[in-house]
Amino acid sequence: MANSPILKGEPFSEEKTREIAEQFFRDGFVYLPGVLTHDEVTALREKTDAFFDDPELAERTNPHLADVRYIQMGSHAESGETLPFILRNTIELDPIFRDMLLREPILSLAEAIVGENCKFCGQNVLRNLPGLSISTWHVDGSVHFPVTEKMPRHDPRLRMPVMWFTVQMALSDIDTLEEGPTQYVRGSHYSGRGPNTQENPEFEGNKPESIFCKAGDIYLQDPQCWHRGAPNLSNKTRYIIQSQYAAYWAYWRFSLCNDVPVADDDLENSSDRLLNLLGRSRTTA
Ligand SMILES: O=C(O)CCC(=O)C(=O)O
Repeated sequence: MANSPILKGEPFSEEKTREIAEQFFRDGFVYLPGVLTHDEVTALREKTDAFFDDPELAERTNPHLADVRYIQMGSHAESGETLPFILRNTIELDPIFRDMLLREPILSLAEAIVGENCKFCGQNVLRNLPGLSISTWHVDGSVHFPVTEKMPRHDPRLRMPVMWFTVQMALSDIDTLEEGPTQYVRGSHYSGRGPNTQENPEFEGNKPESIFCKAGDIYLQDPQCWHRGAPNLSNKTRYIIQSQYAAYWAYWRFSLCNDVPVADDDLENSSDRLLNLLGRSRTTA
């Protein structure tokens, strides 16, 4: 990291780290102003724009990755025009992105939330050109701990388990609703359900809250807390870098355990069912 534009940074005090983690467990998100410097933000944005401008990268895919593309396209909310939207597999592209994973106080917060020896599980840059956003209310993936119809919610005395989570880092100012802030419904990770409606979802009286922020601010997101990016109705481009960290046990169980190097040749005569079960695709000669 010696010549990196990304600083090493400093962890918060143990007490502050613990308080932030407690707030995260209770609310499902936490906003922390003023973490990245102006120079870091500028370097990350410039690098992001350079990759979005690279015609070779726009075409590149890798079938062995969870996200096979490096540049994911999105549809303009009104015109339907297809536009470049999400830069994926960033850590392969440049050390600046790898350095962001170690940046303090981010890594120590990740350890306070998902546990020591936590593992990388994703990084993207959202570049919301005007008209682009992930504006559907959702939880990431599926509801991990669904309740039955008869249960109103999870018991508030429980701390909902966090297998992985996202650190959202603003690389541009997001000052107004028109600029498409991230929105959360506080406490909704305790609902045991997906968002109750797409029109102003509500959980026990908690309504959508917008994260208005400046470039360099960060916020922590439980993927089970109802959230979305509000539509970008402005003429400004919005930039958010997302780093994702997982609990060590989840990495061990879901990444290491299924990574047994059975040679492709040995699987040549296997059924589609076995290949699918192993997460392997049939290699063509
Ligand atoms: O644009 C945003 O801030 C929301 C991103 C989001 O919903 C997601 O990454 O799951």
